[in-house]
Amino acid sequence: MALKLVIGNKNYSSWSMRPWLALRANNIAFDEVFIPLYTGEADKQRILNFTHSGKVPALIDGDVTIWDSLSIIEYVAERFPETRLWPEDRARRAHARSISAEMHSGFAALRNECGMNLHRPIGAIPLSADARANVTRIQEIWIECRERYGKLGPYLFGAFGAADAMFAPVVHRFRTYAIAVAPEVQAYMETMMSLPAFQQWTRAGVAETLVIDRFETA
Ligand SMILES: N[C@@H](CCC(=O)N[C@@H](CS)C(=O)NCC(=O)O)C(=O)O
Repeated sequence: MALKLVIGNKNYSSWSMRPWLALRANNIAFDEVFIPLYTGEADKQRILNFTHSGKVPALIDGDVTIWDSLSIIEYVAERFPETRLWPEDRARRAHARSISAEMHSGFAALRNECGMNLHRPIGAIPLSADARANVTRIQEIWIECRERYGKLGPYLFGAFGAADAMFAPVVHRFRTYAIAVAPEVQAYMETMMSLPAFQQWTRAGVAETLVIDRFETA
């Protein structure tokens, strides 16, 4: 039975983008179930029919349901070990998991003030001190990875992996909110933006016409 990934609007749903990218970048076949977000009770019920969390993304693998972006990526890494979503080396794997968890549980100010919105005309907005601190910390994370593992390849740990998937929506945030970044960070963003799976998601998101008013404020 094919895997099923339940996702929200590609234009806005940064949490959906992460596992989608982990699967697609590794050419793992899956059926995509698109449920538009924040349209009302009927669509909310459609999400609840897949996962009692009431949130996307969710992955359905036969009688197994996995919800929450990072758990899905962990499941994909176990189910398809050939993807090498996590580095083989234990210390590097611990590093990759630490920054992925830091992304998953943190950076609230940046996420709130600079919501992913692929339609948005590129332009800067004033950021709070907390959001600016988030930007500084993310750049520090990426630069440290590039310095330590750059010789292994162009992504955070050499080859594309889980940590890149977890940070992918930040690439769009830095781009659309015209956030000034260090040259090494710009180079990493360009690597991500040239990944075919990243481009596919972006093209599909830009082609969407649904607008979610609450995400159109900045
Ligand atoms: N921590 C969760 C966050 C999931 C989440 O907040 N999803 C949002 C869309 S990006 C959602 O489903 N919102 C719909 C709703 O709350 O009705 C994850 O990593 O998957």
